[in-house]
Amino acid sequence: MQSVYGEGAGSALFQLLSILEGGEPRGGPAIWRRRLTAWLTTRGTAEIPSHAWPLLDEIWSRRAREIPSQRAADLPRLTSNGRWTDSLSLWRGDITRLQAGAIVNAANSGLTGCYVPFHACVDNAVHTAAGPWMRQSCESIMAERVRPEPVATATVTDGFYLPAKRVLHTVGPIVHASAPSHEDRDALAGCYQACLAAALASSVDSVACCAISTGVFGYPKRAAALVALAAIQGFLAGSGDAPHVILVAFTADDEAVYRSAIGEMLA
Ligand code: AR6
Repeated sequence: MQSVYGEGAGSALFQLLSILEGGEPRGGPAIWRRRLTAWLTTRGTAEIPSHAWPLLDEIWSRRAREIPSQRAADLPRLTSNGRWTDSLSLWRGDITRLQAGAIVNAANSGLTGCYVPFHACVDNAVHTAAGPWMRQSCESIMAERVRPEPVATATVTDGFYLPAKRVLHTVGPIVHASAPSHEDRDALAGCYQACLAAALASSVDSVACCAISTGVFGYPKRAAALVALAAIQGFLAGSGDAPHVILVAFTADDEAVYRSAIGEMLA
């Protein structure tokens, strides 16, 4: 079976790297895949020659067909007793594999993705899985805004080759102190509120939220979970036609934090 990016000389991957690097790539498909990811991560899309785009399309469409995804609609709800948690699911996994109406991306103020190759942030995962069309879309949005993106807004783009239809890009607060301030808490709540409002305005049936600010930006996970849940509760309790909300925990520890925070809120 062919790998997700195609095998061998003459493959779309080989041709694409030859164009981008200006010579026949050495090594094999595994190295070429890493080089392609690094090349795209570190550059703006204006550097991609026009004849490279059809090859990118071929590679990403094959990849999207081959990588399994989880249907958000199939996820169990936390409760079924008329509470706000009837519209809430908790799922552990990679948010880029979720077939949802929208997913939330924890972005930076540049809003065009992370430029550090293989950095383990959700921004990198989302842009890599969506393909360079997402950076291109964010670049044109930011070219019009002519300013860094402030915290607690939501910018909607297509999902491109993600299983999700839309992506809600938001910039969370950076927590420098050992404990978040009131401003940090308000800013984090504002991120969830902005994303949930954008999901409602986009008429999506489901929205999956990653744990905004709890990685590189340093927000303590339990405190962040309580803020996220309070914002989601306010949203679900306040709008009758609210979409299904999925809290995405990336690790088993993150899932345990959410379960305990939910237990505390429902007690
Ligand atoms: N799926 C779901 N959750 C994930 C995934 C994934 N694929 N990958 C990471 N997480 P972070 P931040 C979780 O650092 O703190 C970027 O470089 C992760 O375990 O991605 O808001 C941006 O460009 C953590 O709990 O976002 C910004 O510069 C959570 O996602 C900066 O990081 C958020 O971690 C934003 O920092």
